[in-house]
Formats: sequence, structure tokens, C-alpha cells
Amino acid sequence: MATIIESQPIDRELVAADNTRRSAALGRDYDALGERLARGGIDIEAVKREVAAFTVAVPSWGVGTGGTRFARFPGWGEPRNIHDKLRDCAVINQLVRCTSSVSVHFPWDWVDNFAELRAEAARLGLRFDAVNSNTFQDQPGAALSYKFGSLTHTDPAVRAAAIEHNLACIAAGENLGSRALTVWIGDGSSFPGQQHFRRSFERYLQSTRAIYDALPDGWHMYLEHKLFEPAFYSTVIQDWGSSLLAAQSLGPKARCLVDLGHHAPTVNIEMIVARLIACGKLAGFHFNDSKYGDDDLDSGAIQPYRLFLVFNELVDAARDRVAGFEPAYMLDQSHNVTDPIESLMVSGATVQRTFAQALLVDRVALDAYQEANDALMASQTLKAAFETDVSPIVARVRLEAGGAIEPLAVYRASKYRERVAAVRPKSSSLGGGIV
Ligand code: RM4
Ligand code: MN
Ligand code: MN
Repeated sequence: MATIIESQPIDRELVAADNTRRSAALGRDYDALGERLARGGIDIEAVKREVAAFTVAVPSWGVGTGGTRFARFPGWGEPRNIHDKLRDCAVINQLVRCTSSVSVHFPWDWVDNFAELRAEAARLGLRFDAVNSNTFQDQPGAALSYKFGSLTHTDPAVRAAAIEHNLACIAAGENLGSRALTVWIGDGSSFPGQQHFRRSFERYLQSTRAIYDALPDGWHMYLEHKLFEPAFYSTVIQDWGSSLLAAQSLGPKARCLVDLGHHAPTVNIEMIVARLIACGKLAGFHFNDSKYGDDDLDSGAIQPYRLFLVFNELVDAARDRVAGFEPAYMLDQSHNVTDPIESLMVSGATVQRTFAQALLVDRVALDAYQEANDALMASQTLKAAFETDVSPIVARVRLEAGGAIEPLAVYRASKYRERVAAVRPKSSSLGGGIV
């Protein structure tokens, strides 16, 4: 008989039965890995404990089917509103157990009663991470347009409207129990000469100051940079340099958020991460992967080694107890050709697994190789950790936390998508755009 409790929308007996089938083999794999790691002086149980404490937030907008600027091909049983989205997020977390928080986007996820939404999420075993403002598109009926910018618009009335929206996001976030506002703006220009670079940045500082000053105690403001798009010639906050300048000018509550897809193709992102850590300004991440631009592909799908190198910096900073180091981990992906729940489960688990790999780096040896300028052995030390198959650790963490050893298999067997498709009508929104 199906046992479904609200916080666990997938039949618990299905999960248990699948786990039972796989647990003996997992036990053998875990023991073999444990023995192997012990030879290198690593206690697998200690690694497992750190991995078990790791979480990454799911973006509410990621559970809907995304699209490109050309078109969107709606999926089956897409969530119709934040309530459906939370339920989908609960499925993800039930099976992977490392995604217990959700990052919401306004006004997409706007509701009348945020305290009720918080209670609804809590019943699903979820809480809220950073809230995101959206001044990169006009809302139906809005009197003023963001076509030529928002926080940096030449018209003070448009800037005021954009500031107002961010203040409303903070107010909503307070009721949700969030502690951070993420601000990404699309402001920029598509033609040389269209926008005055110095003045638009100055306007950004003024507008963000008004938002910064309204941050409640204990809150942070995450400034998110992005190279280009929707602006094709220049973007006001285009890289970590502009982001850092702004964060430093605003004050200690402002930090820089790194979205992995927001850099030029050959940029060394892990080095940017190290610099931001060094100056106490790393807000956290929007994890995703890309080949060409802000592709928003699944984390680790294209460049898993780059993700590992980012985590190598993060684990290194944690080991060094760098002051103020408390990065927020979020996914930010757009699922155009996959079932978003499947992509988010795989991505959450991939980020968690990459963290586990980075924990295995022999940092004493690496330090010594760096000091001795032994480039080959330094690089081999990182590769050795990256090439270790830590699957038994993350699977065991999931199992012990009540999740699934093989989340994808259980999800497909549960027919959750088919079940929700029966009650969620097919979306008619075919236009381009990310959501
Ligand atoms: C942007 C950026 C933001 C996200 C929007 C939807 O490219 O990554 O973080 O909120 O997309
Ligand atoms: Mn992002
Ligand atoms: Mn993006």
C-alpha cells in the first residue's frame, strides 16, 4: 500500500523497496572505498559526515520547463504556481536529501500571504533561501518600462520603481525566513554610445544604496554579475570587478554572487572565487554549466573538472577558516529538454559529489608541491581526488538521510510526472524566454 506523507510526495515504500534491492552492493562498494581511502589516511566516516551537512538550494524557476529566446517547448505536468513548484521541490529533496531549501523569484512567485507560504513549505520539509528580484522584464499593467534599464535607468521614476520592487522582495523574504536578497539586473546597452558607462554605474551605486540601507539585521545583499545578455554591447555589472567595486562601496552586507554561466568562455572562475574569498566578499553561487554563454545547463554536465576546481577553493578556504567565509549554494538552471525534476536531482547530487571529491584533496601534499614548484605532482594531487569515484559516499549519505540510493530510478518508477500531468493542464506559453 502506498505510504505518502505530505513532506514526501513519493511513495515511501517504493523508495524503501528500491533501496533494499541496492543496499548490499552499496555496502560492499562503500567498504571498498573506505579501505582505499584509509590507505591514504582519510577516514571515510569523517568525509561522509561533512557531505551529509552539505545543502544546495533549488531555484523555484528551475522546476518549470525553460526555453531559449527562440521558443519554449512546454513539458508535461509543469507547475502552475509556487504551490506546485514547492511540491516538485519536495520530490527532489525527498529523493536526494541535499536540497532542503528553495530560492524564490519575484514577482513570479508572488502570493498574498507569505507567512502561509512559509508554513506550506515547512510542511513539505522545505525552507527558503535567498529571494531574487526581477527588474529585467516588465510586469503586466506596469506604468513604467524596464526596456532601457531598471536600477540604472536614466529616468529617476523608473529607478524608484525598481528600488520599490526590491524593497517589496525584502519584505516578502522576511516573512519567508530568508536572509538574503539576490539582485541581478539586465541593465546595459546594445549599441556603442547608447549608455554612459560612468554615469550608469554611478546610478547603480545610488539605487543599490537605497536597497542596501533597507536590509534588515542579519541580511545580506548578493550582487550578481553577468557578462552580457539581454544587453549585447555592454552590461552595467558585467564582471566580478564591477560587482566587487559595488559591494565594497556599499558595505559589509553586500557580497558578490558567482553564477558559473556568467563569464567569458576562457575565464578562470575558480581564481575569481579565490579572490572574492580573500577579500571577504564571496556571497555564494548559482551553479549551472555551459559551453558557450549563460546556457544554464545542468551542473557538471559540460565541465565537471571546473566545478571541482571551484570546490577545491571552497574546501581550502573552509580548512583555513577564512574569516567571513559562509557561501550560499544555489542552483540556477533552465531545463529545456529534460524533466526539470530529474535535472535538478542529478544536479544537486552532482554538486554534493563534487564537494565530496574536493574533501579528498591531500592538502598537505599539495602545499608541499606548490612550495617546491612541482607543477606535475601538484596537478596530479588534484586529479587524484577528482578521479576518485565517491558515489558510494553520496549514495550512503542519501540512504541514511531517508532518501534514495538511485533517485532517478525511483522517480521514474513513481510516475510522479504522469500523475501531476493528469491534474496540471499543459501550459500554453510557447514564447521565448527563460521561464
Ligand atoms: C539570469 C541570472 C539570474 C536569474 C535569471 C532568471 O541570467 O542568472 O540569477 O535570476 O537569469
Ligand atoms: Mn543566476
Ligand atoms: Mn543566468
